[in-house]
Amino acid sequence: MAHKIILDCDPGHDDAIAMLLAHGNPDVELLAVTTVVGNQTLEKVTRNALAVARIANLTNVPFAAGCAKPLVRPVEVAPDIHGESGLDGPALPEPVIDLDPRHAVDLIIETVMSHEPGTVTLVPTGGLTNIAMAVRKEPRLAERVKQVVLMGGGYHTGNWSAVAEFNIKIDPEAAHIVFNEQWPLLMVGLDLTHQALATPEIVRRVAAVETKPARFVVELLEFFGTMYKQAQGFDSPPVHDPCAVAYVIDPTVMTTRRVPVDIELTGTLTLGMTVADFRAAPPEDCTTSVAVDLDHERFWSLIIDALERIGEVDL
Ligand code: PIR
Ligand code: CA
Repeated sequence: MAHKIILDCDPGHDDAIAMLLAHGNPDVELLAVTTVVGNQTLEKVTRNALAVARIANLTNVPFAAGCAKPLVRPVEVAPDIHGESGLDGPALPEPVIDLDPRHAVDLIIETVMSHEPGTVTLVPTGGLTNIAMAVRKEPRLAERVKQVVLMGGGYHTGNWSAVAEFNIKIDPEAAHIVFNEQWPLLMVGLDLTHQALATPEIVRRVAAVETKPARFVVELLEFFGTMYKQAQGFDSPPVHDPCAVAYVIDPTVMTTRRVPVDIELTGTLTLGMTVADFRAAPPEDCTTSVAVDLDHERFWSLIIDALERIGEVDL
């Protein structure tokens, strides 16, 4: 049976690739795509999500816009990595599908509650504002979802401060809510995603698919690569968000470790840090895990297979 997922995202170059992976993989049933402020304003990331839907011929899935601001903090966006549009690089087509009229928080709640208990996986790849709001509005979500597999955090490194990752740092209060709920949660953090590098060899393999969606991915990776080189000195860019989707498709694509993780809310140097306690065996009631090692070859094969399945698209 296909894995039912809701992708809550802020596209974003790597979010766009996560969408394509979810859409093109035969073992994923994409129930909804929801957007949240993050890499750019809500308006921009929502427009980007709809543009990616057109590029991938992704129809019949509801798209809804969510929160335009974090719970407590002012909006912080990431133009140094994603550009002014949030998806700079490739030309973006005008969207053809309409947004769902519901707020993303309501779409998430209604989608989870209308499916069998334990069947829907939440895959957040942006800040956690929508997810926190959803579980506060409908507390039964915590026992109803199968699991939360999120891209965010890092137990050894940060990218938005020395110790905090962007998706957690932009809305640490939301992250605190999400990490402290009793649902099984896997943190696919920078420790893992910094292994998902789009090397020149990978970019050539994507280009060899020779379709418009593949060309779009190549252009995303080229822009992302240039920005990552400038901003953080990477030779090849880490493609974070599809790692979370890849785990849902095939958990053996990475190793994980069950460990308590909590979110720092008061540190002056450590705000938004995902603090993982590796000292001893996890307590029995520990619901959090972290991703550790990635099988790079199998990860990229999943993405290339998804692009081959999406095939050529009329634009
Ligand atoms: C990536 C992101 C934000 C800032 C930087 N510097 C790099 C976005 C990605 O979309 C991903 O979800 C996460 N946030 C990685 O930190
Ligand atoms: Ca993202």
